[in-house]
Amino acid sequence: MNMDKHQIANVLAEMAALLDLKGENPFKVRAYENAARVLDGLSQDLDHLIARKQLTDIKGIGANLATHITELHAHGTFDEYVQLRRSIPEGVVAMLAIPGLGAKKVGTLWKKLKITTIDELEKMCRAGKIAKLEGFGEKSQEKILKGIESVRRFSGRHLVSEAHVAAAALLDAVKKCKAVLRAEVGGSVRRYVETVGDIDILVATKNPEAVMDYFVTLPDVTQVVAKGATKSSVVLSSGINADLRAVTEREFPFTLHYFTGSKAHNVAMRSLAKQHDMKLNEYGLFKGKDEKRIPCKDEAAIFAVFGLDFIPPELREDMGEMEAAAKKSLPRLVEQGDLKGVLHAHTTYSDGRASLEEMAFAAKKRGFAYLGISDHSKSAAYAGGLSVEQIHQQHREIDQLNKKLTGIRLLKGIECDILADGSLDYSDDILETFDFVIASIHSKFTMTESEMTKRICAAISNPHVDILAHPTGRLLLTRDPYPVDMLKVIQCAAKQGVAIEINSHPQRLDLDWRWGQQMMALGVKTLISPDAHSTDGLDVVRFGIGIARKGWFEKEDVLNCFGVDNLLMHFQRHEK
Ligand code: DGT
Ligand code: CA
Ligand code: CA
Ligand code: ZN
Repeated sequence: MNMDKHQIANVLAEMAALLDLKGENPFKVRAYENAARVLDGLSQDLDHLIARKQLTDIKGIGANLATHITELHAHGTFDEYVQLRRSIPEGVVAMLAIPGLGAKKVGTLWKKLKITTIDELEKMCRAGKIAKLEGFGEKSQEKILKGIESVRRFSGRHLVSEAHVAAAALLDAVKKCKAVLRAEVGGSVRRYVETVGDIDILVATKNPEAVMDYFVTLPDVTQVVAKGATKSSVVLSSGINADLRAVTEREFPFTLHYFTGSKAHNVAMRSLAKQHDMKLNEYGLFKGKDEKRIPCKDEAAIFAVFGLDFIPPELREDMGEMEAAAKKSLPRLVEQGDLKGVLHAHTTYSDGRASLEEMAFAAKKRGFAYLGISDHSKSAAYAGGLSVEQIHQQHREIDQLNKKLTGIRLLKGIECDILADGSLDYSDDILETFDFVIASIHSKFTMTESEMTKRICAAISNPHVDILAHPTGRLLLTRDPYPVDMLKVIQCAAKQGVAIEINSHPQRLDLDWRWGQQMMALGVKTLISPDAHSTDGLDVVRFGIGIARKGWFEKEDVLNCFGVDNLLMHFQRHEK
């Protein structure tokens, strides 16, 4: 199996954690950590570097690591990794996923208390035995219990970004089966929900048996959970489950609609059918007492029977889409091609991995006309936040680059920390020097809902703040949002003319799309931001697009669909 640089980086990072867990030489641990980071942010083409044996030219990659990377690239594994994995029980490795429990502590639990599963760890916590262990204590024991609970709650779900890649590859493979006439992805993946339970594939065929035989023997399948005449379930190498259902061509549009869901949307559709004296299910649409079949060649035809416009899958959540489709007032959802530029990108000035110039080129290459730079502010010491002097220096460099570069314009911004009391990290005379100011929270997450809401509203009431970033601070499947009254924040943003970003990082996808309609009703704009920390980091906007569409956003509501002049005018007007 061929691995790309991010997959390789993941293995190297895991390697670092496993070595750390075993108590190996810290320099070796750090070397793997470093290499993982370097690969993640690599701007050169990895295939080329490997083909030309130039990996060791990269700072932080020695001969040994170069060999490992080359092997991972070609075979998806390497000896030392396999041996290391073998030397540690599965359950101990699984403990690494518990938030707040680092590799060293997992190592201690394993060696000192012989704990080899999460269940055992939970028992020991409940018996108060972890608190007594040196270096742990009551607080740490409580944190571990909370962590275990969250691992359990999140297990079995996957990020939509990962599910999308897996589903697209699976669909391609399924379509290659000769017996397959039509195939589509349905379920939460098609609806672009931020986390996904499993992948649903729907197939039209005359020969379901042949499709089932083909499906369960695909190379990416690691386990067959069930194989039936028209339905099978498997586990893919990514650990994601996939269901496949095979029906006739006549049934296919109904099956696709039904298994796209959501359940709530299906319930609404079925009750609409009832009002028309019809019955709608996964096999068809039937009229009257004698259940006369009403043929539909595709989903649009099904909606049309009820006088509805075609409802894009992202909107099928029973959140007003039926009414809008009946009134012909569905939104024209924003598309990737509508983006004129992006804001919210980090550089080597703070914790980004690429220089201003590299980021500018990368943005231009992706067809953007502008790139808004927003490094961290001075309180974000962990992320190399900028001193006032560094801000001046960056602004001079941006001015020079803008004179030199064609086809791309850099904008001067900052991601300014919101301090605990709701004040900002720089004085107003500094904030004034930026084209735009992003405010966000990176510290002091444990506050009550009303304190947190007050803190955010205070910050965005500063007239220099143009954008609120990742408004809930959540990390999908790892960290819950901090408690905050989003409705109040949106109302405050409306009053102040502040936009709320959709952070496109696959683990954030924060704004929650469920607030989209509310925001537009109050006239609050959004932005689809990459929060890029490397050149590749710009590509995640495609996930943000999915979420924006799910939130009903049209291009008029998305600030980075504006041309640069309109955008700057918008920010200037807002400041006044
Ligand atoms: P997931 O997999 O948990 O991320 O979410 P979905 O939406 O993909 O759910 P899944 O895979 O269980 O089922 C796919 C779709 O099939 C679901 O969105 C709606 C439809 N469906 C499944 N079970 C039912 C049901 O009991 N009633 C109705 N009305 N629809 C159902
Ligand atoms: Ca599903
Ligand atoms: Ca399913
Ligand atoms: Zn950021």
